This record gives sequence, C-alpha cells and structure tokens, in this order.
Amino acid sequence: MLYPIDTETRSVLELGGVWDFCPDADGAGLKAHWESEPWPAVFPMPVPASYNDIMTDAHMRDHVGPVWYRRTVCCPETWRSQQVRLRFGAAAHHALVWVNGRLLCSHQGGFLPFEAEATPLLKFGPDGANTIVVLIDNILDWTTLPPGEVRCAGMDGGAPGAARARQDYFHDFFNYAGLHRPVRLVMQPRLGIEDIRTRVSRDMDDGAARLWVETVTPAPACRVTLADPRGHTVAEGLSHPAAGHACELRVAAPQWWSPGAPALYELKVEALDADGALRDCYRLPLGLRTVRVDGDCFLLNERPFYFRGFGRHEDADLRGKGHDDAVNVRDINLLKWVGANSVRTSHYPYAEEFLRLADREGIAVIGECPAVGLYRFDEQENPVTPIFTDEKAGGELRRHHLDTVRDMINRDRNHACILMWSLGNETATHEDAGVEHFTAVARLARALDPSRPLTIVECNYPRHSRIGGLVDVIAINRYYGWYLDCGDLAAIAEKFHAEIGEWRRRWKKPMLLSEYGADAVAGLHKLPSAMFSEEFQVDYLKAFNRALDAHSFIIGEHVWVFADFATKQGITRIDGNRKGVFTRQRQPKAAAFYLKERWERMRAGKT
Ligand code: GCB
Repeated sequence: MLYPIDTETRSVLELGGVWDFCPDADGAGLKAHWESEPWPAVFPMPVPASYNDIMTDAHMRDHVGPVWYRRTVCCPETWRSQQVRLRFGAAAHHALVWVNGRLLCSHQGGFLPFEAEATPLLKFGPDGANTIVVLIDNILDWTTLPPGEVRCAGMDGGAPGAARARQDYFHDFFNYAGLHRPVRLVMQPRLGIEDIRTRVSRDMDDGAARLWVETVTPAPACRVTLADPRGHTVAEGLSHPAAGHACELRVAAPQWWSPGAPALYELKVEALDADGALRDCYRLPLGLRTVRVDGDCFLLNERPFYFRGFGRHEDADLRGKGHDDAVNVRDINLLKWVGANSVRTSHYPYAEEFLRLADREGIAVIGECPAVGLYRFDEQENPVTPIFTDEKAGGELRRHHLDTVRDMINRDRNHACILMWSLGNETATHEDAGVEHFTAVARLARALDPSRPLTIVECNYPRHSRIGGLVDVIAINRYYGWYLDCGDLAAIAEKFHAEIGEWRRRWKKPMLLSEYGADAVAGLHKLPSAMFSEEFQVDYLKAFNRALDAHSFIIGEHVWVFADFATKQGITRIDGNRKGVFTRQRQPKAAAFYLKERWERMRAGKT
C-alpha cells in the first residue's frame, strides 16, 4: 500500500484538526442513525489523537465501546473526474465510515491504514460540503490483536458498551483509542499506480546494487527512474505486462543505506498509457541495502550489525497514541544523541510517518505486528492457561494475525530502515497449537518477503520455547533482578549465562536481547541504589551489559524502554511503566547518560 503523497498527478487533503465527537455509552448511535441524524451532544476532539486523555472524567478515559467522530470537507471541482480515496492512517480498533450518510467501509485492527474509494459518494466544487462520520469501537476480544476480554462489573450484568463494562487485557500498555493517525482524502488518477514493490540485492562479483522493481497497475507500462541522493539519474527501466510488470535496475558503486549513513535514492515510477503519455506518477524514497543472517552474524550490507537501542511505544502526554511529528522528531533526535542505532516497533506497526523519518535519519527498525498479550505465566514465569484454544487465540484470531502480517508487510516492505520482522511479542510458543499458529504466520511472512530475517520475541525459557526453528534470530525479553530475584543484581549474570548457554545448545542461532530494564521514577535517588531509583536503573543496565558482553553470538541489546509510557492501573505500575530511559516528556534519566557513554564507545569501535 502506497503512502499518500502529492506529485504532479496526485493530491492529498489533510483532514486533521478538531472534529465533532460523541461517546456512545449504550450503542444507541447505530440504532438512531447518527451517521446522518443529529447527536445528543457534541464535544470537540483533536485528530489525530487518542480521545482518552483529552476529556476530564475517568468515565471517558476508561470508556468501553463505540464513540463517534464527524467533520465536513469540501472537494475541489477538479477532482470530479479522478479517483478520490478516503484514507485512515490508523483507527483503534474497529471503524465504520460513512460519507454523506452512506456507508463507505469498515476495518478491523488499530495499527494499520485502510482506505476506500469515495468518489461516488462525494460532492465536488459547488455541489457543497461532504460530511464524514466515523464510528470507532475500542473493544478487545479474542478476535483482535492484541486480544482482551470485556468483563461486566455491574450487578445487573451489562454488555459491552454498558456503563459498567470493563475492558481487561493482557498486554502492558494502555488501551488508547480513537483516530490515531492522519485522515486524508487522496486524489489520484483512475487506472494509476496501485503499488510498487522493491527488493535490493548485491552483485557479489562487482559490488553493484541490483534493484528489482515490480509495479502494480492496470496501465500498459511504467517508466522507472532511479536518482541518487544528489538527484542525478543513475538507472532507468521499463516495466510492462510481458516482463511481469517488473524490471531490474543496476547501480554500480552504490551508496549503501545504513544507520549513520542513510543515503536515500528516489525511485520515480511513471504509469504511461498506450500512447506513452503520462497517466500517473509516484516518488518513493529508497535506501539501497542488503540484510541477512549468516552463522552467528546479522549482516547489513555484508558487514556485522549490532543493534543498540530500545523497545519503544507510540505514547505521549495528552495525545496518547495519537501521531505527532513533534514527538517523533524529538525521539529520533534523542535516539541519535544517546548513540542508539535501532528501535523495535513494540508492540504494533508504527505510523508510516515514523518509518519515513527512520529511513531518512538512519534508524534501523525491527517491525513488529500486534500479536502481544498471548501468554500467561505464574510467579516463577512458567507458562499457565492454554492460549491457542478454540475459544481463544485458536479461532478467528489466527486469521486476523495472518491478515495483519500481510497488511504490515505490504505497507512497509519498501522501507530500508526495516531490517527484520517480529511476528509477535511474548506468546505461548510452548503450546502445540501455538507452534502450528506461528508456523502458518512465519510461512506467510517468508512468502511475502523472503528478503528479511524473521524473529518472534520470546519470554519463554529455552526449555519451553518450541519456535526456534521458525526464526532467524532468537530474541528474548529478560528481567532477572527485577521481576525475579527483586533487586539482586548478582542474579543477573548467573541466570543469564546459564540460560544463554541453553539457547545456544538448542538452536545455534544469533540472539538479540530484545528487552531488559528496570523502572526508575525520575528524581528518586538512593545511595546505595535500590529498586525504582535512577541509580538502580543504571546499576541494573550495567550488570546486564556486563553479562551480555561475554557472548559473541549476541547481535544486539534493546533496553526496555525508550520512554515512560501509560499502562492500565495496577499495583506494579506507578502512573504507568517507568522503565523509560527518558521520561514521558522525553527528558533523560541518569541511565540515558550511562547508555550514551557505552553506545558512543561501541560506535567508535572501542569495545
Ligand atoms: C515485557 C513486555 C513489555 C512490558 C515489559 C515490562 O516483557 O514485552 O510489553 O512493558 O515486559 O515492563 O514488564
């Protein structure tokens, strides 16, 4: 799916701003036809943003069920003869969309874009303004990713949407909802470019880059032109049906993309009609790079790459999970400042705008799909309660997981920054049905994108995990000395060395420490250090780093977490998860200075 941009043949109308908003406590809106009838009350609501932290009452923050959004927009007369799509960057978690009172589309899943052609429903020019109405439902159940369960807290039962319904879920981030990412009207020519798929390889003889480009379009041919970062054309080709709508370009002596040197080429694709006239034009920023796993090494451009960085969340004050360029640019600046080269999009695909920024600024990304909360464990972190049963993740949810992986790869495959896919975080990989589930998901991911390594982030211990054969990198989340052996820093090395040896003997694959970290309340100091103090967070990271530096097959360290973030309320969370190395307001804790020193030393090759 192409990101919406303006070109000589396309226009984008941003529909951000303040929309009308109305919560729908008992699901009355559908029955009363709020898509065209007046609402009982109207509140102002910013878009994009989560609605939860904008209002002032707890009822709205913890709302379970539908809410309604509405705004009007005028379309230029010149668009009448073109194709106009209404596109949502993400709406969490289910959406129904009406244009001028008529149903346009519906979508399930809160972290990926969807669009539908709206031309027949729209008015243009002097015909007047169009009304767009969106119903958003935030309910999580065993058909959604992440999953959840709605519990009825009232004496009289109560259904989803009732005042006493409570949403329960098993992942550790707040269930923000709303129109989270940009909403746009996108005008493009009829029979234009639908999709572009690229793949880069290296000619082992002469080091040239080979760029394979496939175009998806009903047009008879596409002219494909590649310009280098200075704007000079370096390769051209033609894709047409006889060539399978594909062509291969060669770039001698390319500038390879990498964090630290994020050279971006531009691929221009022009759809031509039978007379060779321009029908549509799209411009794709493209980094040339290769990635593969070889033995113990993760190779970027045939050189070992070590992941230094974080798990992160799309999360900030007030806007919740609402997209904000200011937050994203600040975060990229902080990542560079601290010497990180990578992030994981824990635990869902991030906004396309973030990936475009990461391409441009040189931050490597592990792209994760929202399969999180599919695991339960006891106090000793042993798995309990089957998850992949017919009633839970074994049914509808598998189909949704497959759809989500397909949509994520189709959206993100052209991003140089994405070096690896993560198909899930902390799932029941010890269950027979779980292994079957992930075998299907991994098979699909490999078929759609054979060019990137795969991982499935584990919390299971090697004695339980059974999916090592499906992945290229074993990624583990570990909290020795925090959730287990609380405050005992010496336990970290003892337990980590023992466990790492087991993984190694079992799978002989490179390993990523995809999470390790300790909560620290900014401003809380303790000498000697103790849990929740800034000093303890530093000591904790140091102890883990000493342990992992002893193993050459470890290909990276991702600290949990980049910044403090909101979670549901609970006795282990003090105003959210405080494992951030930065505060939620993106200011450094003491650990940030320690990591900066370590990672800058590593970057300079002094470790
Ligand atoms: C984990 C999860 C992450 C949590 C983190 C924690 O293993 O992957 O989502 O936030 O632990 O802080 O407990």
